[in-house]
Amino acid sequence: MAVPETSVPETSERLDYYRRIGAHHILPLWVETQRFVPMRPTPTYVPALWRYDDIRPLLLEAGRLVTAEEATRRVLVLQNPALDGFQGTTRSLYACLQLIMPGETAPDHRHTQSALRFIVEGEGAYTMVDGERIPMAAGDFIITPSWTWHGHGHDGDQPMVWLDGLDNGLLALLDTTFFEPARPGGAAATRPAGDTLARFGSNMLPETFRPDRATSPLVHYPFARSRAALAAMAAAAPPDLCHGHKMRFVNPATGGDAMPTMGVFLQRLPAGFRGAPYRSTDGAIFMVAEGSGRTVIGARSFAWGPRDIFVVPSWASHAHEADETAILFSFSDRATQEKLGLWREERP
Ligand code: GTQ
Repeated sequence: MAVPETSVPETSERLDYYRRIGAHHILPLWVETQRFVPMRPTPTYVPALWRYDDIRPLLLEAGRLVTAEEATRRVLVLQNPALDGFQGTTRSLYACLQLIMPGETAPDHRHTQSALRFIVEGEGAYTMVDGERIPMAAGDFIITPSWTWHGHGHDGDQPMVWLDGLDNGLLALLDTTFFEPARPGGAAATRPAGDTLARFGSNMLPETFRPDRATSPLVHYPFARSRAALAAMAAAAPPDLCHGHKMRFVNPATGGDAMPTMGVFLQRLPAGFRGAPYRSTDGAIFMVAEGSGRTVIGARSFAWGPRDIFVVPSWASHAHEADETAILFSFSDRATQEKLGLWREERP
């Protein structure tokens, strides 16, 4: 990052002083005020796009190179091209693609990072969250809450791929990362299939339910339902100037974000949509569920099609355009920013 020029002129006496306090690990704020307190967000990561057609063969190659058992998680991290020496897709978030092959299991573990899954392709796999087998279908959004035991398995006959979103960078910044590997016999189902949807996904709550964690008790948001909701909205009202028809996944027990750190969204852009430029402080990771178009981020245009993944940095002006009707899944650290009273947006 370029360091802005100092507004306080250097003199030999001052330079000598800076050198001497530097020896005590002390810095003068007035020399690089702009770096300590910038005028606006200065993300160190950049806009980027990964084409699924490029990644898919590489992911399948990993399927031959390493087993899910060996790898624990057979995951490719989408590394932001500008984050040298720091692993992440944005500063706060990871976007990864995970592959599980027929008959494989990925062993149980838990970590303080929250994880989300957005299912990309295949059928017959499941993720075990807190003793419940959650079946995966393309377009489903599934939550692994912080510090919850989870593992994955696959009873189908085709490769199964999903997008993982994790708040790794945020937790690393706060030094709140804990990890625990599998416990013996830990992956057994203790609750029936469909339990989370039955209890929390029907616009009702069990009367005796008392929220006991910051994450939604509903951990499965099937695509069939969210897609139908967007289609009905689109039939009923015109799209938002910037977002088309955009919905946020919520915790049915609170009405707040489904996940405590990450905001998770699904939006529909009608065919021919030309979005107005928009920016907000939550850098976001998008995956295209359906359709094709482009997103103009600053001066660059990123063309996308089904299953492509792209990053819009914090406070970067961007506009979505759809050639055919498109559905975009996205996540960001908006839930964190709003809780802290920091989130800002700018729209026409
Ligand atoms: O599925 O538990 O992409 O632990 C990275 C770390 C997925 C997982 C990732 C993980 C997982």
